[in-house]
Amino acid sequence: MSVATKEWTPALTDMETALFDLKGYILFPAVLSEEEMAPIKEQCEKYRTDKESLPAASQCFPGGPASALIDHPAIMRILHTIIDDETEKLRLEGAFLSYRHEGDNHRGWTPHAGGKSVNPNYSYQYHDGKIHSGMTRVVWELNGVEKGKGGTAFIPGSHKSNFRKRLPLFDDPDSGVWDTYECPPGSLLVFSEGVRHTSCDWTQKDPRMALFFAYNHINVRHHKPGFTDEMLDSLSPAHRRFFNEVYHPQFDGEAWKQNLKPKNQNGKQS
Ligand SMILES: O=C(O)CCC(=O)C(=O)O
Repeated sequence: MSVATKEWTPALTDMETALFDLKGYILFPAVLSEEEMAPIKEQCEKYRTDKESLPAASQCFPGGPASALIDHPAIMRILHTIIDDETEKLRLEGAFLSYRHEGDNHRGWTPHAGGKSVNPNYSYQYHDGKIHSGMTRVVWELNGVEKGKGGTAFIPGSHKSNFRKRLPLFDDPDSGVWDTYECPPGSLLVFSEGVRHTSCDWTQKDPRMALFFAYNHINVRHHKPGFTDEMLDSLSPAHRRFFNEVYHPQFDGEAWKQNLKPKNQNGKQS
């Protein structure tokens, strides 16, 4: 089931919240217009075919045109509902382009995660009327995806499964518990890293062009920092605040109070 809307409320609606909690993932079709996507798709094509021709900031995602996605209103309302309602407590800790042609079985069927976990990175908790999700994958599908032809597959609800160690019993793609999606270009897929999921062989004629962003709570980090200074320095202050170190920027003292740039993920103060 997907949710069709373009009127972005500041937080997820009750129904969207319940749906994400139930399944561990949610799809919003056709969020981006062709106009919004055009420069980002051009960046992705060049990144793949002639990366060096791009400005330094665009050679590292989510820099360049893709930076418009960092705090897109369609994603902020989700992050505020499931990670933290304060933007300063959100971090974008990883980003990559998944570009796959028909027949690409690069990672193929590799189910991972799932089940209740106390590891803060994969944690998915509900407490006092609120979701507290750890690492959260945001996938911008820039091309359309046909059902069962390579989009990410999930075991719905497995982020809350009590039988973590028994989930692999369902790993056969024909076990009957796997679900996937179809969507038009510009769709937004969001999932808790805690839900059991897998990449799939890409069997669709059109290539997959998807930008994967990993968001997390400011207090934890799963990925090794991999962003370039050129990319980080190119961002607007509003985008730059998603790349703070693993502490709350209030500990930057005067810099925080004066709204100066705190240290970036590479430890550089600019
Ligand atoms: O490639 C995909 O569709 C899924 C990628 C994945 O498994 C992940 O982001 O953890």
